[in-house]
Amino acid sequence: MTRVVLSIGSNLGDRLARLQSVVDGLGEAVVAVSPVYETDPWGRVEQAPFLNAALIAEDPAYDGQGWLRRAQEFERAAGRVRGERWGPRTLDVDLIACYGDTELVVREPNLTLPHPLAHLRAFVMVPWLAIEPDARLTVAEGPRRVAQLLAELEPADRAAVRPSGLTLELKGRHS
Ligand code: PH2
Ligand code: MG
Ligand code: MG
Repeated sequence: MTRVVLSIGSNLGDRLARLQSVVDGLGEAVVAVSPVYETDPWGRVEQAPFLNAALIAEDPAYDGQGWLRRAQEFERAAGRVRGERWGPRTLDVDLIACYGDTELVVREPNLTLPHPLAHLRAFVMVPWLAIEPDARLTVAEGPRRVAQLLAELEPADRAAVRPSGLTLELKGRHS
């Protein structure tokens, strides 16, 4: 069984529908879905605001590379065109952390786990904490609480992530 934390984002077109396409595509594998946040662009500021959310999914059939392929399929299906780094995108699906019996550490040319920038990005940590308040992330110094990593960001970085009032739907689930 592997469990993955995904960060999903969109700032082009029907942003909410793009995020929903990932939840729908993962179907029964989805364990938790965060609220949707409106976020100021991080890294390259002269672009439209994003919608961001976090998901936790489980599937015994996938390792890190398997989840990455799945993520890229969702991006392709959303018409994602690979442009500039950190530029506008219809859909971005990033692997943040992946767990088998323990947290997977991956250093491969196309995949680094845990995500090397997650601890700097409020748009990743705020949604993740909403579904896993006790989340931990391994950074250079070792495992840290995500809540603590978030608290160490500049207040302006945290203020760039705001509840949108929008939600993603887990269709066909009994609650
Ligand atoms: N994704 C990026 C770069 N900047 N900023 C926000 N707010 N949300 C994102 O998802 C995002 C970003 C690169 O993937
Ligand atoms: Mg990204
Ligand atoms: Mg990406």
